[in-house]
Amino acid sequence: MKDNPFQPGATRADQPEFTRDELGLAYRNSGALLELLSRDITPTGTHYLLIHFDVPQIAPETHVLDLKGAFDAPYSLSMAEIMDLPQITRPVTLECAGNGRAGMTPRPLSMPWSYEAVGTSEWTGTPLAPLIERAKPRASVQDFVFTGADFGYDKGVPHHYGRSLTPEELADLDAMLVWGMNGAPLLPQHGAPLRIIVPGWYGMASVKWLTSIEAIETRYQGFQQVQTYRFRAHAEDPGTPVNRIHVKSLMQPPGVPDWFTRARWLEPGRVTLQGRAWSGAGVPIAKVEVLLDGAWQEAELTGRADTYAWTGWRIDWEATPGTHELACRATDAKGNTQPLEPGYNTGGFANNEVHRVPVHVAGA
Ligand SMILES: Nc1nc2c(c(=O)[nH]1)N[C@H]1C(S)=C(S)[C@@H](COP(=O)(O)O)O[C@H]1N2
Ligand SMILES: [Mo]
Repeated sequence: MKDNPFQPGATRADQPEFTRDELGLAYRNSGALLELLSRDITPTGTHYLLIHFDVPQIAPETHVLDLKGAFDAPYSLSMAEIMDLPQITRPVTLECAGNGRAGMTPRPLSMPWSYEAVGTSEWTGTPLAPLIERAKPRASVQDFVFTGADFGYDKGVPHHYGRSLTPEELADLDAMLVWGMNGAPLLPQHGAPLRIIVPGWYGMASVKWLTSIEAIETRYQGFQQVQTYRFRAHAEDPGTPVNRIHVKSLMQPPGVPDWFTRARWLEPGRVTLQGRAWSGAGVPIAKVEVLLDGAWQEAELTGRADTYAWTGWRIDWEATPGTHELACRATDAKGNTQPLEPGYNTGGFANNEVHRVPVHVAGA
């Protein structure tokens, strides 16, 4: 590394200013380290976090899951009973619906994610649908409500974090009741002792610190169901619900970083670029293209661990001296592809614009 493009005290031009409240949320809700995209499974300590209120501290010895409401055979389970249920382990890619929010203009004020609110874990638990069947839901049931132990305020509205799935959604999705992550018990910040995982949907559906499953004969009107996670063009727009993950890809940034700006530095010559790509609802990735010297080139797909896990990709590049902007763009088997520019909605959801990575190659 002879020449050095990184001047002491350099900052990037045209940066948005973030409020202290956004910065405070960013301290709590950390994101993935993009260099670890080389791994199929995200190391637990680097899996992103999204915690709306405070982490509730729940003693597993006394924790009980209640199945209540419009069931003919409601019942409760202790953690010991839950962990005796038929056990499955599945790698599932989880992404926060707010991932990419900071790229929208104007920037919606909330957790200011750039690219890093995504990760893949091996989740251990039991299929959710048979547990709910066992409680015999009445034919009139319209929603199953999953409620967390965490409680707080959002926009002046006090509530427990809660989300629902309709009977049709439950039948359609491979939702799991989960107590383990990457071979260990769930950590407090990831929902200990019990959460659900709704594969293929954005993370908001995967309720942590689960205390009850209630069958109701109306549609659920919980704050996190009807107020927050909707695609709205403007404040008065009733909008449409956010559910399935949109197709997306990320690149493991090549070379070495400048500490402060994270800009990349590498030697000229052949470099293998790699990353991950995923889409929602189990739809596989059909192709990943990488922008190299102004042209989109198709990368090699290196496979995925399971239906709901991301796919690896890789491509070689002859890096020539100078400054370049690399980018990656995935297309799924249904023909959905990533936009070159961000869209906009008031909540800042599902920004799946292409990942751009500026690099400096030595010798210019
Ligand atoms: N009870 C509860 N469940 C929750 C949340 C929460 O704040 N409370 N956050 C949701 C959101 S928005 C996301 S993206 C995922 C994040 O899961 P993780 O922190 O384990 O990555 O949890 C979801 N489940
Ligand atoms: Mo989220």
